[in-house]
Amino acid sequence: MANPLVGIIMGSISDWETMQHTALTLDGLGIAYEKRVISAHRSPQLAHDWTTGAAGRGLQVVIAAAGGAAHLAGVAAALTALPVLGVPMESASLKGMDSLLSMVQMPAGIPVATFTIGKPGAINAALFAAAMLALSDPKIKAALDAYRTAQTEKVVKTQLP
Ligand code: RP5
Repeated sequence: MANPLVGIIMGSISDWETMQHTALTLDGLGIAYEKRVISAHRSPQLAHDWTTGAAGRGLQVVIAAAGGAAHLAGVAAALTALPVLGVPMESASLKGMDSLLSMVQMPAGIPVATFTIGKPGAINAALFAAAMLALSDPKIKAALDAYRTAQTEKVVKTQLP
C-alpha cells in the first residue's frame, strides 16, 4: 500500500477476524495502512524493531490489538511517541476483560488510548485514527464526514417491519 499512515499490529493471526474490521474501515475511508502480526511476548525483537521504525516509515498512528495479557499496545507506546490506539481482543477465558484491563492500566507518562473490546473497538480505533489524520488532511476529513453522514441517514431512513 502506498505511503501508509496507519500501522495495524496484532498479537496473533487469531486477532485478524476482529481486526479485519479496522482494515475494512480504513479501506472505506481511503486511508493507507500497514498490517502485521507482532507479539510482545513471542516476538519481542520484532515488536521493538517495527515500532522504533514506525515514524521513520511515515506512519502517524499505531493501532495495536492483543488479547489476554495484552501488552502489545503498551510496549508499542513505550517505544514510539506516535499516538497508540489499543484494541482489546475478546479472550476465550475471560471474555476480554483481561485484555481490557491489562491494556488500559498504563502508567502515567506512556499513554495508550484504549477502545472497547472486540469489533466495535476495532472499528472505532480506525475512525479515531481517521479523525486525527483529518485534522491535517482535507481528503480524509471529507471521507470521514461522508461516512458519518451516511451512517446518520441509514438510521433516519430505517423502517421497522
Ligand atoms: C495474544 O494472545 C494475542 O493477541 C491473542 O489475542 C491471544 C491468543 O493468541 P493465540 O494463542 O491465538 O495465538 O497474544
